[in-house]
Amino acid sequence: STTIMAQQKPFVANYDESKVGQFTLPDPLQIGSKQISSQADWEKNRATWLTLFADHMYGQMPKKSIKQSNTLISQKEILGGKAIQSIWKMDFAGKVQATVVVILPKSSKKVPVFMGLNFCGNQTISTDEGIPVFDKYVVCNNEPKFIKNISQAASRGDWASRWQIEKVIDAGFGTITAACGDFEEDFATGYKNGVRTKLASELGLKPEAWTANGAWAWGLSRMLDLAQSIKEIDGKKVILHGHSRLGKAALWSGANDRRFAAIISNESGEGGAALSRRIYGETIWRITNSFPHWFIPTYATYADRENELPFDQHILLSLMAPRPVYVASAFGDQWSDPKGEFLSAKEMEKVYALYGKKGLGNIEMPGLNQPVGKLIRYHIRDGKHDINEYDWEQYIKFGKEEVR
Ligand code: GTR
Repeated sequence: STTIMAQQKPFVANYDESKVGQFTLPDPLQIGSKQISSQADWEKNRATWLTLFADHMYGQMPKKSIKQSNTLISQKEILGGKAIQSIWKMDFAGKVQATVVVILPKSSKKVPVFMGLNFCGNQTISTDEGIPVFDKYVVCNNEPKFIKNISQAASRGDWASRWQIEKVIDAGFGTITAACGDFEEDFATGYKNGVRTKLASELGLKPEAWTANGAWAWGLSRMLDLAQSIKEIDGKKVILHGHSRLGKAALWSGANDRRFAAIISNESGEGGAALSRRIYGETIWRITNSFPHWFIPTYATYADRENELPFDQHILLSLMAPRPVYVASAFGDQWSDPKGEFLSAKEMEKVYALYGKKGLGNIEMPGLNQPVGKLIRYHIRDGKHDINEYDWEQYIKFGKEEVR
């Protein structure tokens, strides 16, 4: 659009600590004129923070519930009989459908699960031919696996490394995923074909009142509804995770929906776990110009005046309290500001202390591949922007220790 064109200027990311700038972070315990000093106080007032995030950044979340029906489409044994893979179709008011893959280890007890959205279709998580190839727009475009942003059968298993299904199953966890594009396709006008538009009257929200992040966060909550209806799953042990842009959505979802047992942010960066006040790597200016549909227009007005934001991302993380949270960075992903993610995680402890829980304390930014913390954990691994086997090994350990 012309407004965005008029704003174009060359963007040079800062990677120099001495140029990050000075800032004071808002205190999560200072809500308006009220100083929060107890758990009960925080519980009573935390919604004020959610409202600020909605009004200045991620947009509103629907307050109305909708008619959702879940249909089991197919079911089979996989991994040599170790697990059962089910394909579910969720239908919303007969107007929107989303396909969900549910893979559970065979077990006599209800199992805990990891849940997250995928970027380029369910078929990318494994080569199993029982998973339908996604047919909407995806951000992947490398031929012949994806042609003009549409998934081809050749993309089966393309991102299996990001899901580590067998490792997860062997550890006794299930895994649940859906393509983010079933809720909103990831481009500026993708909302026209997604839940924001198609369910506007049912959800009582105009499409412009919320965002792609909101649509994905809402989708995750509906997937949680499905998970809680499946008797083999322990619905109180659903661990939410997300990588990068889908990590931003996972954080927004976890802050709004307290039924998620734990939240994992994998390199969610700017607009996710990283502090916006730190001018390092991606900035508000850059992200709101590249991805206008992820945030409401108000957020773009904070570009170059980050200090005026009524919150910063450590408060989004604090809204997860008292649940376990894992924030992970990668050294090769300076764009998402690993240090800004660490500092943000470190600031959570004030709110956790109200619940008698510990945060990162006096732990300093660790070296590579040295996870720190317990209920609140952090690591920075070597390697590029990705979610890989190392990350999953840590998340499984975290899930076993803090959730199961
Ligand atoms: C980048 C974007 C990041 C992150 C990333 C991703 O282009 O600048 O904020 O979301 O995409 O999702 O991989």
